[in-house]
Amino acid sequence: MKNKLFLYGVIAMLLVGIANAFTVVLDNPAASGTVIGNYNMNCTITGVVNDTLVNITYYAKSSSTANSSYALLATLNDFNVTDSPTPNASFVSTILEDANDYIFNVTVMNNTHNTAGDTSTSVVVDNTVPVAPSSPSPADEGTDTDGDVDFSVAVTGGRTTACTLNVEGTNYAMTHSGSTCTYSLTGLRDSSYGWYVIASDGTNATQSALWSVDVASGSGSAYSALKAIERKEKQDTSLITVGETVDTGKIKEWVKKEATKPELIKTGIGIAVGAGVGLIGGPLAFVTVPIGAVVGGLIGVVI
Ligand SMILES: [Ca+2]
Repeated sequence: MKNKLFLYGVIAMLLVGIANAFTVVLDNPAASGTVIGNYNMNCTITGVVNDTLVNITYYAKSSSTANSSYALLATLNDFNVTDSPTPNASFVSTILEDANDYIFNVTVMNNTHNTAGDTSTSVVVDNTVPVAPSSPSPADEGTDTDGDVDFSVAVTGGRTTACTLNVEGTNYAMTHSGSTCTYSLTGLRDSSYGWYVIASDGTNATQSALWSVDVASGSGSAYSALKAIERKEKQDTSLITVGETVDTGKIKEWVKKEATKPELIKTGIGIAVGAGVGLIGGPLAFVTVPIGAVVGGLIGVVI
């Protein structure tokens, strides 16, 4: 008898379980959908038999925003699925930071506290555009004395999910934390480098002003002038790029040859500076040639 009672009990529990088994599909937003403005979310609930009253809660989270945990968007309490099978719930998208990797979740609980849920991934929230990065460090036209440059800018954290540093045409993915983006380059040769930062929110990108930093560590202080002379030999007018090396053998030959000419002796500094500035043209050129460095570099090479 005891066994029979136990069996009935198990069957009864299973029946309750079956009766309470229901599923939910999140319809809006769908995966990779875009959420803008006053947005209407909804889902489809099926299999609710005895429990027509359910609670429906919508959430969203993005791992690339400042708040990466689920934010509550809307709740429908004691919703009658039988009377109104499509539960709509609206929210204003500006409560979320822009990003393109949102996970939207709907969780449904019936009146016996069984739950079911569904998620949509890669949802885009697009309210605004990022504010242009500002407060450059090193300061614009600043000088670095060891060849290791820590780049840093201020961004509006609530409107930025990523930053890209561009130094003389080469891009680097910066570290974004709160309202700051940072990146460090080491071992830069002496030269002047143009740089800017692009702030992104996953849907829009905003570029900063153009800044420059002079690297003058002293170890290769004639780098700009020597590079320009080398370019002249090659008839090469492209920009100096980060990490490029100088063919010092050719430079020595050129200086020895040219240094015998009277016009160079008269206006050696002028020619070298002219070569340095003249060959490095274009909108991104920030190369400047310190006169002292040119003289030191030429003397050093000749000797
Ligand atoms: Ca946006």
